[in-house]
Amino acid sequence: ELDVPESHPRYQSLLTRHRIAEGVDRGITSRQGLIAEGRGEAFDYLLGERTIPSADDAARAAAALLRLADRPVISVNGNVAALVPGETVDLAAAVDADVEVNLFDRTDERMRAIVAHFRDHGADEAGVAVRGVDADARIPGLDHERAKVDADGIGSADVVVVPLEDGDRAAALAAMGTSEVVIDLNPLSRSAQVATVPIVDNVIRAVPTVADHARDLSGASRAELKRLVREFDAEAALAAAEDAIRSGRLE
Ligand code: PTJ
Repeated sequence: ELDVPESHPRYQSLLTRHRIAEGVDRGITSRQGLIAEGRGEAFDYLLGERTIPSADDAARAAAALLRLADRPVISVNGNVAALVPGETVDLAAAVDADVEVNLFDRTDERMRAIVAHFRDHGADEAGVAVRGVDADARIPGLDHERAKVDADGIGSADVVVVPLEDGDRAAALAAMGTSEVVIDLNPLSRSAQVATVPIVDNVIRAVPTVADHARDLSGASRAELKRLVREFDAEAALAAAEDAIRSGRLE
């Protein structure tokens, strides 16, 4: 798909840009999504474009939280759809979650294109429901399009994975008592700050990492899963990410 050798030092970053640009061309990703990607890349550069140890710990706690959940949902937008469609389906299958399309810039065309994109990436075969089109419930206290959710999806979920988004929906979900796993490269972002489990990592790395931990924990007892969630310290994880950025050990 990308005409650059894998040995190129910036291969991952070029592949990411290529996927986002292609997402825009296909009507999946919004033009604002290009800007969000640029902001994310800047933080990823400062983190050394790697999964820092505290992010891996957070991914394990997130996997435990998802395994304990009765109604987990993975919320997806145009950037996530472009970057990690197959990996998101794989995570959903691993933890028995639904996928729900939830857009800031919501149009019927984009909703349809993104739902079809997840089907093309194996959602039906994996037994993963792709929700979001019904939009028959609202998140209280939000006055934009992201308030529109499915009553059977995010509307009644106990754990929601929110990769890469603006902060006010994350805060409104927290106010509803929904537990949240937030994946965001910016440890200072409002969504990361309100998350039950913030994972400061690129969605490209974090989504497969959470799925790996979930599979690894498939034999764990509920007591063990609860211990992992209880012992996870969100504030310490955010502080560790900020430290990694400030110490700036760049290769
Ligand atoms: O598809 P839509 O219409 O729902 O729109 C989605 C975007 C992303 C455009 C919208 O939610 C938005 O404008 O988001 P923001 O406010 O730009 O926030 C995006 C956050 O995600 C920033 O904190 C970035 O640092 C972070 N981010 C960007 N790319 C990645 C990322 N985090 C993890 N992985 C990435 N690849």
